[in-house]
Amino acid sequence: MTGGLNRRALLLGATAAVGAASLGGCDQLADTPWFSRALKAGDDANLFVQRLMLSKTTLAREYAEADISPWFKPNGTIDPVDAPYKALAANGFADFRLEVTGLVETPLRLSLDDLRGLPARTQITRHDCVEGWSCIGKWTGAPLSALLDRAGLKPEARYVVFRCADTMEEANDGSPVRYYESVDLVDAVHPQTILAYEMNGAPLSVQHGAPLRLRVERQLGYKMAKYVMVVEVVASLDGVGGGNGGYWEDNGYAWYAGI
Ligand SMILES: Nc1nc2c(c(=O)[nH]1)N[C@H]1C(S)=C(S)[C@@H](COP(=O)(O)O)O[C@H]1N2
Ligand SMILES: [Mo]
Repeated sequence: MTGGLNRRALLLGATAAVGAASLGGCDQLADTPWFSRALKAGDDANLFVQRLMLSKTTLAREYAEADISPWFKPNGTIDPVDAPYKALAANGFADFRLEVTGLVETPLRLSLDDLRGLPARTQITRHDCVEGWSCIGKWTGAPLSALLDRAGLKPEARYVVFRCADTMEEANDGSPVRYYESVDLVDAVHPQTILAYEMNGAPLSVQHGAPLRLRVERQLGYKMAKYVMVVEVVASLDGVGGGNGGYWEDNGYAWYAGI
């Protein structure tokens, strides 16, 4: 691989404006037109540079047990108030079923035992939040590619959308807007893209996204959807939320949050 410095310099060039503008944190939004244009320009440049320089399967750095952060900052939703989620949690997620749906040949409904029965992957990686903090954690889960293989993608499939249990805000009609995220198929089938049910060797806690959360290790923290209930395969992101592919993306963040 090219030297880290060179790559970093390129990425910094492409994303300096975005980085500076987003240091304020996940909940600080700038929705002025110039800002979202700058974000989108940075987004495209970042995606372009990364896809140019990294092969489809380049791995994010993995760390040693000794590097695991003694405390991993919980962020965003840490205790969903949603009644359906609370009911699942009260029962230790025994009734949880992950739905795999959309442009698949065979829709799936998988319990946690089903998920644990799939070949598992464990990885120790660094989580970088757009707010400017990082933590290293160990994640175990089912590779998303294994689920997609089982379900079978239809030819029109282009993106994988994650629908979560936690409400972020109310829509104008009073209905809940729950967290959502998406990745393209390159990231969906990447070996480090997993639906994690364990963190640091223990079942995932509620604050970190129990019972199941996404790890997509080459991108920033807000891509790592917690409380994932539905995996939906789509042809386009147009019909997803406001059309930008994620809750924070619809509030001005870049869809491709490469690091
Ligand atoms: N469902 C859901 N997923 C989410 C969020 C959220 O609020 N709701 N916050 C995101 C952000 S901004 C970050 S940094 C990480 C935080 O994960 P952690 O709580 O395990 O640190 O989750 C991401 N995934
Ligand atoms: Mo974040």
